Amino acid sequence: MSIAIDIERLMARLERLGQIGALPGGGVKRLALSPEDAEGRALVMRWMRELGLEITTDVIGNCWGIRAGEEDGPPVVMGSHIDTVATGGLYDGSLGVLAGLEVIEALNAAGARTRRPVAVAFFTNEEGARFAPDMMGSGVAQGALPLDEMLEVEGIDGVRLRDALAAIDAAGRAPVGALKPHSYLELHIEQGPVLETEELQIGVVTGVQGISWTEITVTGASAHAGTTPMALRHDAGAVAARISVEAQQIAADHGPPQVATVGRMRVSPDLVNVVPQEAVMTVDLRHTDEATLQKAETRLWRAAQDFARAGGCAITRRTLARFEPVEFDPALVDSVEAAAHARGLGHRRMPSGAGHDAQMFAPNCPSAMIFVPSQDGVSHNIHEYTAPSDIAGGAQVLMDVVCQQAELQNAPEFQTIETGQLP
Ligand code: HGY
Ligand code: MN
Ligand code: MN
Repeated sequence: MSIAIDIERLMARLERLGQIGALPGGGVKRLALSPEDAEGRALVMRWMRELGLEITTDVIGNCWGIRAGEEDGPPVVMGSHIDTVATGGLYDGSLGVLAGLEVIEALNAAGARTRRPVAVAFFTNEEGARFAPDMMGSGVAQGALPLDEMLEVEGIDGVRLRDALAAIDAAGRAPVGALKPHSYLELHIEQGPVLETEELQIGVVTGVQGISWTEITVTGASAHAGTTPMALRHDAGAVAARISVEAQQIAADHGPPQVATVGRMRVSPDLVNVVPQEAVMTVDLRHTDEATLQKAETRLWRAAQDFARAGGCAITRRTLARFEPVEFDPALVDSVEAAAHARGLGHRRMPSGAGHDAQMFAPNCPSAMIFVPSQDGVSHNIHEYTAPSDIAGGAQVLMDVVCQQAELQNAPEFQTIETGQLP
């Protein structure tokens, strides 16, 4: 037996949080540690207080609320993020945090007692869009990223992370490592096309693919676009363009799941009649296999150096993020699969193409994720959408696995929902 989640209550919270940073044409922009992020944090913390949770914030602004269990000890943690990219949607990250609040509210409403504490958390700067790398807050909290180095990271707007934290007063007193879960569960939208294509409701996530983010700077020489013969140019823009084409070629040659993205490319002086003297670009490479990801990185950098040499330009690179593939806890993954099956939800095992906070917990405690479908496989796009019926299924599976992990103690007052039924 388990407890029914209330999908209307969850959808109302998603809509309410989605009003913060809402974009005129739809979608959401709540970049990490922006004023919009601050407003979102304040709202979620208010909801945590209203649920009677014991709230803690750590030195990089990660925040979690704990519902007491019959016994003290490490909590079963449900987490994700509330920062978004600039073309964000209502669900990426927010769903995992607000579904965690819903699970706790449903436990409260049913007068449920669990042996272990249960917690809901949001982590600072999961997206890495303003401050690289991504999964920064959870990475620091779990010992994968050094706090001091992360505090000095300069954002794409020239602001240091430590100053952005201070600007919205987001840092707390709890030290790195203060959150030690018994287990970690994250509900998240798939952000890809697989579940919808196969008409399934639940992704039983087996792990996260490797991530490689590099910033490349090409330095040439500005020159007159009309008078300078092609052979005499040091065109940084042309070299960057060739690197971008090579990234696409690597993805084509390796085939799926290899992906390659040049998300940022800036040339200067960025004028119509001046040969670019500098080009700064980012390359995002990902693969489920570490050796193949390394091959892609090596091939890209070798080609980039060749293009720069041929173009009479200098070239440097800087790693923005580098995470090897991660496998989730087999037993917890089995529990997610069993819960989806028990609910009669179509499900399949699959790796995650996107990075998630869960991957930072995986080395330290049993961790797993639950995916729900993304309409048209779209995310990091203002048209991101997941149907309420799919959200309900995912949140109920989250509830069921949390009840199992936290060891529900009592039955009578339950708003019970038999397995095989859906909220
Ligand atoms: O880039 C990612 O995979 C995530 O959205 N941070
Ligand atoms: Mn996310
Ligand atoms: Mn994202």
